Amino acid sequence: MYAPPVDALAQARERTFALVAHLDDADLERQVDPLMSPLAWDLAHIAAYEDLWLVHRYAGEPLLYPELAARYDAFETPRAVRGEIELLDAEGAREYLAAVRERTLAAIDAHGVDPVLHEMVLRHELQHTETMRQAMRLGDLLAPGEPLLHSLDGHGRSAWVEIPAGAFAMGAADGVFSYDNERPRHRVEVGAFRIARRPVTNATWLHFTEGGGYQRREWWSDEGWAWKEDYDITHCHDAEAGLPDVPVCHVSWFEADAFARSRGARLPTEAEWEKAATWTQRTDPGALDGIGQAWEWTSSWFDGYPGFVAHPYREYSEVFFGTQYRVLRGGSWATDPRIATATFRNWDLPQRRQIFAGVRLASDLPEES
Ligand code: AVJ
Ligand code: FE
Repeated sequence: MYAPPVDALAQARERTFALVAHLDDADLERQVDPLMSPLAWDLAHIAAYEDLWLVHRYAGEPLLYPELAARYDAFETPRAVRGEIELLDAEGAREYLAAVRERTLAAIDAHGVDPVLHEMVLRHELQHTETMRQAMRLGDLLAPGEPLLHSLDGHGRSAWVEIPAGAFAMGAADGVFSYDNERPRHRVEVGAFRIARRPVTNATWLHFTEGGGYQRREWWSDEGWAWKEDYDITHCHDAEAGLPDVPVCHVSWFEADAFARSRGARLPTEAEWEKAATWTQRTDPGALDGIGQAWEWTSSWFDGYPGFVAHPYREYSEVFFGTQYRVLRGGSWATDPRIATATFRNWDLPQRRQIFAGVRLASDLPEES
């Protein structure tokens, strides 16, 4: 079942280069937004990560550029300063990628492929192409044809999908690659609930805005209201600029939460989301429209499942656990299908709007008598 990802590594690399092929080196080297890295940082970081895991740690070779390791380590060099320190220029980053890839292929010739490490490095590159697209959108640098959001057509079907009460197996199955935060698979009891068949569209978001969505205190959490006031958030620019029937994208968790309350609904928990996705995959594939266009905020904090063990990349998940980050599910137009599985967990801070995130509502079902 597991295909060694040598071809997939090559294909991902082609796509990484294709993603930025229309850009000048100057656009790759500047920091378009303090939230994001210069694109050349992402490129060199992809190379540094591959060298660390597939050449140094897996094959036992010294790092290619030990002096660059800290600059391209996400923790030692946070995003905010990546525009200020001396970095490889775009050409240097491309050469770094090529030189590391030669070492990776030599290491594979010598030692074969590790089903966890090689897949992890492949997915790291795929995830960074989404991060790069976030930066590209902020800098108005996306390629023609992107963002690739589609109009929804749910006509003639009920607005809600009812999910019956019952336990389900949450998390990734054994025997397929998964991130540590998706393990271990465990049983979760979920009460009956309903989940919206379609994500919230731009047109519906506009109704919210025009109906006083950003002014009605009662719809907002305390933290959300403070954020909205501090930053003078009065609308969602992308909702107003986009086509009416496409899923809303670039709303924060705070806005998603307020929107849900304005509708007398709520965000799904991530257990509800995963149960709905896996249950409908079996009973009625296609029951949930528009999954994979915009990440869907859930009401859950990002935390470890019972019995969580950090492995093998300790800084991937565990350092973000707690009550700071909210979980998103499903994937966006910019997420590679290899990443966007029904058990994949994404996370971000509740005020963030640069990610490709929208909303799918949930609500309780009346108790059966
Ligand atoms: C899973 C998207 C939250 O960007 O922080 C990339 C992915 N981790 N390099 C992030 C990641 C390390 C991660 N997210
Ligand atoms: Fe990374």
